[in-house]
Amino acid sequence: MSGRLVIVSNRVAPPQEGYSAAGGLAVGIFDALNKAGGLWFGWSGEVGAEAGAVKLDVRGNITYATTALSRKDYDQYYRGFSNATLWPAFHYRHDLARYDRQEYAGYLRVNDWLARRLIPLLRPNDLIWAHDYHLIPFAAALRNAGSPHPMGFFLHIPFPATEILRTIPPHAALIEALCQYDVLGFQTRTDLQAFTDYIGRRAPGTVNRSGVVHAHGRTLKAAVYPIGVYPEAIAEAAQRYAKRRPVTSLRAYLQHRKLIISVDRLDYSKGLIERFLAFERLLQNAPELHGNVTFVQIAPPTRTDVQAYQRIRHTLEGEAGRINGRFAQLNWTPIRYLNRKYERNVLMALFRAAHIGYVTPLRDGMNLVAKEYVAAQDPNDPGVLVLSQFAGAADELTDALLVNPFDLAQMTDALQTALSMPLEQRQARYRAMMQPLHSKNLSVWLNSFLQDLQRAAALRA
Ligand code: GDG
Repeated sequence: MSGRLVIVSNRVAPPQEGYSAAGGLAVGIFDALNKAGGLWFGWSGEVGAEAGAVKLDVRGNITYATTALSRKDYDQYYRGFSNATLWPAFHYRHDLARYDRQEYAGYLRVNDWLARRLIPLLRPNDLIWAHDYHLIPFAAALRNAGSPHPMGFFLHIPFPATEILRTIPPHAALIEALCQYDVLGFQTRTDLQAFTDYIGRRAPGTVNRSGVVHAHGRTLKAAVYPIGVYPEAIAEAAQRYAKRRPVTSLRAYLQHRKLIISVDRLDYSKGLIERFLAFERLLQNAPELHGNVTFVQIAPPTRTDVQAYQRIRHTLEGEAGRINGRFAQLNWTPIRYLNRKYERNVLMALFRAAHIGYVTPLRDGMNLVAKEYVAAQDPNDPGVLVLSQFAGAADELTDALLVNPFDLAQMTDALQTALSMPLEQRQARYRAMMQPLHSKNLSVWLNSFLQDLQRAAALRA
């Protein structure tokens, strides 16, 4: 790659956490930076007094440049506009979104502030790649601060339909700022289509068939780059960790029982309540399953200081308790609900041990868990993926049992079908799903985005 890669993301994965603890995205970014050499810039995760100084940490080929946020910046930029306005609205939950002018001002201010901190670290040939909804105005901020660099942006979450986007009061300014990037990446064609509609109807501007956008006096490229995983590494980790402690003790408990597994950040977009209720219906409809199936939901809490997250946690605790109280036996707990994190490789081994991957978000940019679940399976005896049609991953994993998470009866039917699916059908579905996992793996995502960013750089030169 010509030019150094500079990744900008809200959170920088701390180098000491190492490769194996990181989530799929962090692993991918780490790989790209490690190969080509580069800089990773963003928030350190710390809030408080020392906000302001940029800390540099050089590890091998990667320089980590991080900064703390002041309490006010954290409240307005992160907890406020990013996670209480943009996140819910972009996930079609504008009923949960609030808008506060001061928080929006804080969001813009922090983007400016971060941009000014990055400027002294930049070299003339750098390529800048910003990630996700926290950084929509970051290119505009960098350009105002004098940066002539090519800049790309990847949106990890869905891009909402125009009428939903319009519920965010500064939608026009946000989209104008987005057009300051040179390359815009979306997870699915639906997201790109929503962006195209907005540009055509509201910007005003045009997006042609090759994704060339003319809007706000700028020419840029918008395209679909579905994020992937490294399926071989996942399969290998799933096998290697099968004999480790939490996996073996779960297997010992299961014995003949079938395992349904879900792993999500504890977030209202992930459809956990609907999923619990569909599982309850399964137990209600099929008494022969009592004692014979266990549903493990791993849900590490996130954004615990945002009110909507406190509410969903409370509701889920109530539902898990109620359903278990209704069906449990002395030697069987139907739902094992765990509000904690596990090591990544342990998760992959748990996926392999599970008969069903139960992945039913109400809305999701991609959903890497769906891909990880499939990649972790034993090809000779694979489990079945029950997948929401509203996860970006459903575009590629068409051989999953696709469900509408708002239709509880359909989800219950899918669980029942999955539990009794014959081996040949499971194998055929597994093989079909592995094809896109290989052909659109994480390096394809990285390389195709970076190639387009380099083309944009050549055009700017
Ligand atoms: C955003 C978009 C898009 C989960 N629990 C633990 C753990 N995880 C890992 C999973 C997976 C990752 O975190 C979660 O990725 P998802 O894609 O499922 O969801 P988001 O966090 O919402 O991510 C999403 C993604 O960005 C990438 O573009 O797919 O749509 O919302 O890798 O395995 N990892 C460890 N312990 C846990 O307990 N180590």
